[in-house]
Amino acid sequence: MKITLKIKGMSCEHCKMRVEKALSAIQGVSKVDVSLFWKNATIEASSDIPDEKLKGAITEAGYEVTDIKRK
Ligand SMILES: [Cu+2]
Repeated sequence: MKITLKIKGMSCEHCKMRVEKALSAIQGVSKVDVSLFWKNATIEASSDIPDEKLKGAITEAGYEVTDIKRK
């Protein structure tokens, strides 16, 4: 499934890399695509990942999730 996260606080390539790393480390995540322009991240996951887990990973990296969409 595809999950799109709106992320607050990313401003440069370094932020992008931190977010990519944090999301890639979550079990079940196979693909991570972070956009600095759109301030979001789209991930491909083998099964659903709870909001808490996604938010936790991003918070730990120093950013904030403001919205999560699944499809
Ligand atoms: Cu940065």
